[in-house]
Amino acid sequence: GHKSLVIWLTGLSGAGKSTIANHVERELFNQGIHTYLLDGDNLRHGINNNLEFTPKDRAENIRRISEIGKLFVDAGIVVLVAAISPYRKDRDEARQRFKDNTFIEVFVKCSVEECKKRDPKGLYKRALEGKINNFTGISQDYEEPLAPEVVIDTTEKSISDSVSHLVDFIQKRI
Ligand code: GGZ
Repeated sequence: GHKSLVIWLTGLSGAGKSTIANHVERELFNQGIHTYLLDGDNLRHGINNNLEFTPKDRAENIRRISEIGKLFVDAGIVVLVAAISPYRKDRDEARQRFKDNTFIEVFVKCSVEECKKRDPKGLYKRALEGKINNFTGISQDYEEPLAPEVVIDTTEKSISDSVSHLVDFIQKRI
């Protein structure tokens, strides 16, 4: 058996949260570790499909994701969360739902400039044209974590280096 944890990836759209979380999940699966991935973007098509991107709705999104995460942690699973979660207050409230040392905040760091260049879904372009309101990094704030357990700078590190760094960290904690 292993300890359960929540690995909470926060960062801008396009920073690499979902990509890293998916690779980490595959790696942990190969090692026989039970995981579940809660991806903000996916959950917004189902349980969170009544939420928009106002600060109030983001707070509710984060509240629900963390409560769901708690259920999985109670079931003994390593939970990976990939959600922009731009506000410190919301992340801190999420952290408070978990026992000490079981909430691992991972700042997936990437500048707005770099995310604009990557723009895999063309969302930054649309936000800059004024076609998407409340877009994180353009027309809404992203509050960087002040004391994350892990920082992964995806402008400096390759995906595979980022993934092995995080997998090593998780292995030491479970
Ligand atoms: C930020 C937005 C927005 C706005 C749509 N602001 O990178 P993606 O495209 O694939 O994933 C992003 C997703 C953000 O959902 P989260 O649940 O992670 O956000 S939060 O934690 O802040 O509640 C992005 C897309 O939705 N998207 N409009 N206005 N991202």
